[in-house]
Amino acid sequence: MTHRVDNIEELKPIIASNRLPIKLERIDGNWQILSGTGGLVTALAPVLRHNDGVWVGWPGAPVNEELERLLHSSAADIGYQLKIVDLTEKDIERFYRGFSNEALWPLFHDLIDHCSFDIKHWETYQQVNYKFAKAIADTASGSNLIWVQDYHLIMTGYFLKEMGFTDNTAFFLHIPFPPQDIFMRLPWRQEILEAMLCYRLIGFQTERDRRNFVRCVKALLPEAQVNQRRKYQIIKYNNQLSRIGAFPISIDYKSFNDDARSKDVNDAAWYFHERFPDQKIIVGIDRLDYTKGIPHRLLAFENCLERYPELRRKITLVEVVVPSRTEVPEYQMMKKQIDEMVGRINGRFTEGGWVPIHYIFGTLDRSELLGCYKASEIALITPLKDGMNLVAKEYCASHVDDLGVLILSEFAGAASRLDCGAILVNPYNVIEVADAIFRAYIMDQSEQKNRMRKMRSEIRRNNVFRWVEQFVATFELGDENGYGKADLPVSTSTPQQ
Ligand code: GDG
Repeated sequence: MTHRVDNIEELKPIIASNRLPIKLERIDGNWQILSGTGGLVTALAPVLRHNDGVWVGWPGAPVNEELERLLHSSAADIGYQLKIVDLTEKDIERFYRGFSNEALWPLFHDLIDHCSFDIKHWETYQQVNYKFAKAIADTASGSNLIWVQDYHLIMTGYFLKEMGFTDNTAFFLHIPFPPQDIFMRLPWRQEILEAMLCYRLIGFQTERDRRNFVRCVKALLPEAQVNQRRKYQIIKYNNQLSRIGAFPISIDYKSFNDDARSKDVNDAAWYFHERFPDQKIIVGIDRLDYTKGIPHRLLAFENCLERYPELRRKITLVEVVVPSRTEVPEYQMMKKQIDEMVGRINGRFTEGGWVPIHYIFGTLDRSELLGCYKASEIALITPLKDGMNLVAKEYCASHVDDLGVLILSEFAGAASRLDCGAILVNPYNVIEVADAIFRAYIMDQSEQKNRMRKMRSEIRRNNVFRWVEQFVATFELGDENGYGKADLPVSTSTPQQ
């Protein structure tokens, strides 16, 4: 079913996320604003630009007058307003590094061994979420669509509800929602679930995540009433109705498809091919993170070279690792582990000028990124778990010749839609991934085209703009679907103007 949302302008969206969609850099002592990278920015920036919206978030540096002025004046260039939430060092340590990234991030990716639960972090998480709610309330009226993003800001819904915003709040979780037996470990599991149910619409990446959430609600909040509709559920809890749906996020397909034909991208792709003559290039691109399964992937590549010696000198793995959270000791150790593995595998197999792994620890500019996608005959995307994984979709969108093979982890949200053409693998199974590399290497062009066309057509149809349309259309569904203002409890306080 195609949803058309003609009045998203009237909803004047307010997006809130932990980080504003910008990158700040000090150049010659002055702040410069650069546009940010990452899945969230890639997905939402075009939406606000087209709909005159406001983005609320932390700018990534201590706020002072100079920065405030610069952010204010950059609105025209960026195409929408930025509203700053100022965070202290303690906030960043306990809310961001602590609760968000040492408790929720690993827990929600099922990696319980990486979790650390600390009451001080939890307290600061709530205080910072209150700050966000306050900043939103200062900007919003009852008619804005307040759309809160991701795991850093789950409690913001709870505080917004306390401030009187009951029927215009929505939440989207970009990371997975874990199964019940994993979620149950969280000391503040009840509070987190109750806060999520303060939002009128709660969006997950996949049906799997939505099912996990509903099971947790049933187990931990037995008084919640869960009603099944055709495509979503409605939960009534604590005098509030919430609609729960799966909305797989996507990319701006057209921009990748168009840019992939540009001269800059073709030059960049040519450059990659020139560096690895007579090779099939396998690309892996990830942020430095233990969820991305980079060591497992390197072992699988090694296993492939070991068991399929005919591929030696014929394939090169271009592994791009984008620096992330580099101040955290666990991430520094991960980087060291990857460096050592690359060194060991290259030491073991390098021969006659051929080096099996070309390792880039850094960020590519957009033309290089698309050039790298385009030049690569195979993409090896094997996270241990991932909310969606936009790189998988970008790789396909950049393959304008319909060639290329996507090897994709079955635990990436992207697998729920790209199973039509990808080779799905269990990233923990080194031998299965190694076999998939071999299968991709020998795959003939007609099979590649058949698979790639299906994936490209899926991404073209279900692009990021449709994602927004579907999310907003579901937010707006009226009484005929058993949910509407008439069903909602009357708010006792007036939203702040
Ligand atoms: C979260 C969830 C979910 C990467 N390297 C370079 C570069 N990138 C860009 C890619 C892509 C983005 O970063 C990464 O997107 P992901 O989806 O892989 O992941 P997260 O940032 O972890 O985001 C994730 C996402 O939210 C959206 O909901 O899919 O599961 O964890 O867009 O292009 N961009 C440039 N150079 C690089 O080297 N320019």
